Amino acid sequence: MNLKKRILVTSALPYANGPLHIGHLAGAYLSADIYVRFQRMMEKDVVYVCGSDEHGAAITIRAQKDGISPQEVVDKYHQEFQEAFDRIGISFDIYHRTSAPIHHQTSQDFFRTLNDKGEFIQEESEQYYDEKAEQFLADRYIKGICPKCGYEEAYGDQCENCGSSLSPTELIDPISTLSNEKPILKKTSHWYLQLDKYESWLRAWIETGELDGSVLHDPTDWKNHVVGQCKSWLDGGLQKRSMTRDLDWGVDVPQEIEGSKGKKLYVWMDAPIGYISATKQWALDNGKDWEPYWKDNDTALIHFIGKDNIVFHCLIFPAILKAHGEYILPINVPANQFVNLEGRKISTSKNWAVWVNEYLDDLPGREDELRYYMIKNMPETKDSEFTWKGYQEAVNNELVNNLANFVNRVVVLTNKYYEGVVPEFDADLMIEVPGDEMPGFHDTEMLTLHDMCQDCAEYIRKFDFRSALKVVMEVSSRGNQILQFNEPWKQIKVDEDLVKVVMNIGLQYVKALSVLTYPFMPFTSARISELLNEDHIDERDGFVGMLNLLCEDEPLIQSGHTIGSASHLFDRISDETIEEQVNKLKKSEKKEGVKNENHAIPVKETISFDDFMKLDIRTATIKHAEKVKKADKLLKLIVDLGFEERTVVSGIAEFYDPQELEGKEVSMIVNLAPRKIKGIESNGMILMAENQKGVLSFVSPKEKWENGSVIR
Ligand code: B3M
Ligand code: ZN
Repeated sequence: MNLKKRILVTSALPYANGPLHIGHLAGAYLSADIYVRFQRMMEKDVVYVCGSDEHGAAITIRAQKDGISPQEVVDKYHQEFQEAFDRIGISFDIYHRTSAPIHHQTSQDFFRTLNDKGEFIQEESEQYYDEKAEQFLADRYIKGICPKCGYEEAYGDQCENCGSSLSPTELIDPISTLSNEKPILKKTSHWYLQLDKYESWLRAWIETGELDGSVLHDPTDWKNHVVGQCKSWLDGGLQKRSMTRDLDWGVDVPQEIEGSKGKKLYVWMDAPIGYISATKQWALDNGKDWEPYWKDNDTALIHFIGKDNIVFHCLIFPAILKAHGEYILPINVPANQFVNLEGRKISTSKNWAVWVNEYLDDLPGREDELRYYMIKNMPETKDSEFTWKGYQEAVNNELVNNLANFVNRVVVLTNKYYEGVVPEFDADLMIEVPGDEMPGFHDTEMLTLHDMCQDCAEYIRKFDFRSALKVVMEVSSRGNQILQFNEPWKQIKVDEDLVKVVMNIGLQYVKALSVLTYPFMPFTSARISELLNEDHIDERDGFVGMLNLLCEDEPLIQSGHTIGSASHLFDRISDETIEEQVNKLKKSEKKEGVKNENHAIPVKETISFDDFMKLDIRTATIKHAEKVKKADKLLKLIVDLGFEERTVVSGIAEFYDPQELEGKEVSMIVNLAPRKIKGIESNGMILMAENQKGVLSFVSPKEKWENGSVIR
């Protein structure tokens, strides 16, 4: 358990190169938001910082694609992020940006300090340079064939097909995406952080939590997959890593340092320092001192991130902080894995995403429905899945049928029986309670509620937000069960005193839910408070206050208080709404081929005339076509070559119906080795032209050409 005096929470700074989507939310923002909202209600001194990451190739590539300047890109998306985070209720204490002057100064100061301390080595190396564009190429600007899997569109830093991390010089047939030319290797000099030098203390710190003789954290508190990823990097041996780049967008290497001209800080050097500059700006805005948050051992620093950022937050940034000398290290990095959407990876470039701003435009007032479903499915230890159907079920079966139903029943009945006044009750009367053969008293039931609240708190402290949310829903279920077991609607005619006990407990439960929902569903928390005609729960001590009252057997809501009138907390989601969203997703998806939008596909390597002569290409006519079972894209074709008939399996089912193909004249490679596809032997290949959008069309001879004619 974290007993530190203050807590500094960070969420990964999102690249300001596209709007906020549900993958972002699930990765680094909802989890942190739950945590800070809870800690604030526990009266902790907690500060939550974030901001836009406005440097790096992610930004300049976007600018190039959209034909606008990098500054215009970051201005646009920074504002969009701010708006989306605000609308969905992520409660940053500051949302900053790395283009701010205070950030440039802070990261330059860091660089200077490390340089003065001799933590860098300056080295010359050969790097890819685009002669036409007259610039060195960032890893992301180089494409080529992946040496591991043969994928043709691998980037200089990573192959998105097989997931391998690469370096640009490993790519086969590299191409500059700026000019589509082959880049040359050219000498350049950079500053390298000697990660190998830090390997042994990093390993000890990751594995045991120990650093310089003191234990800073308990490694069993860290998630397995986080520790696992760090260990596998450490086992692979850390290598020096360049902390500068030849770019014209980013933070300048401090001018007074020799050789700094034209050099910028590596984006992964400056971005995490963005957490520090954001804290500085927050302190300036609020008349506080930023330093204890970063330099005092009594601060718990916690980084919330997605799994692709683990190595930067657990190895590289800690190395930078320690090399500087004055800074604390994180006590935990509770990284999440990824959330997929309808069975596929979320992708900004393919427009396969649910965008937060669009969601809120389409489904206004449903902030918490999204938060609930995302938290319920948070990819805490493994990848998870967002489906619109799953979203609908969670809303209708859980939020409407359980939570909204319970709260509504209590509010309606209180208004009906007591004109909205919380009833006094006889503490010696017993009522039926779930999970126990014996009836219970009001005060024993309050203890049960106390324990459930404690459980919820404990799960949040352990970053197990799914379990914590489950407890919240169990509180609501139990409240519902108490009503069900004691049937106040029947008892009101038989035993009015018993009904008072039941309804009072119901109201205590509803009040508890206004507090418990606050970290997860803040909009709902506020609505419950309104239904109870109570102030919104206190951000600073709501949870502590509740636990104290429950411990001392004091009511959470006082007898004699008049509540508000009933209205529904959640409405059902209709099938049509879900269909609309699914259709929207499918329609707006960009097909793979569009990736090359403005670029010609590079010409393949030169072949000899003899190579060409080896191909036997003929004209032919399709006689018959049918779908291949269990294969959406394939058609089985019987093709007439004049001298013989062949069976060919072709991947064109998306573009042609079998009926329209009979009689179609085509060209075909006839001497290709036979291949078995879905159990059918395919003897040849029909030639197709594929355009930039990935649409296929036949390469056909003039109509009524003799079958079997040679094409050359
Ligand atoms: N912008 C990468 C990302 O958005 C990067 C995170 C920076 S955290 C300091 O995944
Ligand atoms: Zn690959």
